[in-house]
Amino acid sequence: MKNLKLLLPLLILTLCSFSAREAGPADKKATKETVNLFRSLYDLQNKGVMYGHQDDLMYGWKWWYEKDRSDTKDFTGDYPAVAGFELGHLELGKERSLDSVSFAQIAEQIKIHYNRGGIITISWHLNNPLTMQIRDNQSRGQSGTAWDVSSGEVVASILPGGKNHALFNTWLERLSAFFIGLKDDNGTPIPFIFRPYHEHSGSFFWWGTKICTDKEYADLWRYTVDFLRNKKNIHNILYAYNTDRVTSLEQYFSGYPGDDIIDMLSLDMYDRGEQFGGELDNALKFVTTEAKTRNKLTALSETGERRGMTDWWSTVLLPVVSKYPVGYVLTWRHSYKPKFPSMDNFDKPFPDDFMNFYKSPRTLFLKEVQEIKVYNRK
Ligand code: BMA
Repeated sequence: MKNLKLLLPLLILTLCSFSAREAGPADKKATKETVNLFRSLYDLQNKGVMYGHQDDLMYGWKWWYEKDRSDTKDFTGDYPAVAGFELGHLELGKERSLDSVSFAQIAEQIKIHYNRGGIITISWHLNNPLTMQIRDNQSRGQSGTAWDVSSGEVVASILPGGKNHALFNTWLERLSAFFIGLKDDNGTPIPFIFRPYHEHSGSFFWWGTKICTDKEYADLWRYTVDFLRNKKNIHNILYAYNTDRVTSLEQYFSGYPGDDIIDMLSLDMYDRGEQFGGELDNALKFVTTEAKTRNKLTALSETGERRGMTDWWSTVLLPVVSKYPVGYVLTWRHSYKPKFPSMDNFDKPFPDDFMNFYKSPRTLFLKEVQEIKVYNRK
């Protein structure tokens, strides 16, 4: 009995380290570099929170596609650890995205960031495959775009048996072709985080919670992953499940496609008022706790200041994300005509307070991540 008492803590410790060692991609055929990336991200979550920036390598506050340029680097001297890219309109066979960014240049920058040892995440604001075929719909300005929520039939229409299923397959073919092209100079597929059908808990995209059923949403995810993973043999993707603001774990998981599909539990939440800090704290607490139980990665995959505060980074965002094992925090693109400018940054890409975030020992930018060699662990 006494021996058992002594052995029990040891047993628990062994089991814990066993489960930590076991953490890995949902894809059992994931490439070595992808497994390494997963495990590195898993470990990094306890070291600090990485900074990510959407389209950071493509354009910025006052420039468009300049060699090696980045707003984050211009301002802090270092690149973001996580570089975000967007593939909306790739499905249409276009050469440029919905934000006018060249897909060839996106592929180029993905390779460059990978070679630097940075992390890549990809989003996809794909058009509405049903309403884009109808000229006279109810959706006005959003007509046929990802934001067109005028029909509740769309998800069902692209699943097997639906009238747009064949069209959707051609979109997935184009997506696959782009993904298959992401290789380094040795022909090694470049691992990346893919976050399609994002912000499901909201109802502002055609895959949103009120636009389709939870079952249709989960089926859409499962069909997509099956297509890429099994039909196309693509094994260098970590899949990020994502919601907009949520207040409970139950709400977070409605529509969840399953642990065999998903690698990362991520959340998007923008600051739209004083309640933000508390709401974010609450959501990150249950998402990160659940991620630990399921051996999944975590991220605050979109956030941003929208109140005009000058000290938001250090007084609102940093204190909350520092409390939890959040893999990365990503802020959205610096478009030429920003929809949500903050008060003090008209002549600079970031407010001065961003430096406090950068200097915090809790935050990780590219140089700190480069040291770890996320794709080449022993
Ligand atoms: C949105 C906005 C849009 C953009 C889209 C995809 O949140 O920034 O202007 O087209 O992301 O990048």
